[in-house]
Amino acid sequence: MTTTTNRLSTRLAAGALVAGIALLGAPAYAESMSAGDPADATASLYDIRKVSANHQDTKLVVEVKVTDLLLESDGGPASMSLFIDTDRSQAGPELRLGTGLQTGTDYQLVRMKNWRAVGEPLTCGHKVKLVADKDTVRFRVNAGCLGSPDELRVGVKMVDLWDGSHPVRDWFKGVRHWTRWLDRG
Ligand SMILES: [Ca+2]
Ligand SMILES: [Ca+2]
Repeated sequence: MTTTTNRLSTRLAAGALVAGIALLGAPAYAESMSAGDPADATASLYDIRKVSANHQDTKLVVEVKVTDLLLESDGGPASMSLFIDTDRSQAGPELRLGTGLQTGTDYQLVRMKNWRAVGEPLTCGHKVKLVADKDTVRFRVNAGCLGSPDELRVGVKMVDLWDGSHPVRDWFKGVRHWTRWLDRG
């Protein structure tokens, strides 16, 4: 009897192991990209150096690395905008998640049409986190805000008004440049 029980346990354990392996082997439900950007806005510490985007089933996560994410500034404000294109048939982005780059500044998700914000700020799930020790700005937008598109692409722009008379602008890879389309997976 003991032997049978043991065999059963062994078979159950083996079954669980196989199930675990199958789970690990499942395709990741996300498509990612990551690309560098030149040090072409050296007048600003917030010069965009790298953009990584991950389009998951439940959310979009974008990380933007800058030269030096200084959270305190004795000059004018700096800001960053993440543009999200979810619809090929409509020109320009459908959403913009904008944020200040200093501690205590706010962020806001708005709908866009023809590169202009329309309507009130959205209250669906989204977040911006300033990760100073990694010089990284982390954007998250939940699928509910995106409308669960099969594919999307993103663009990033930084504006630094430290010296108000000489604003510094840096677009990832160039003005209104987009990443490639990223499938939801
Ligand atoms: Ca740059
Ligand atoms: Ca569009």
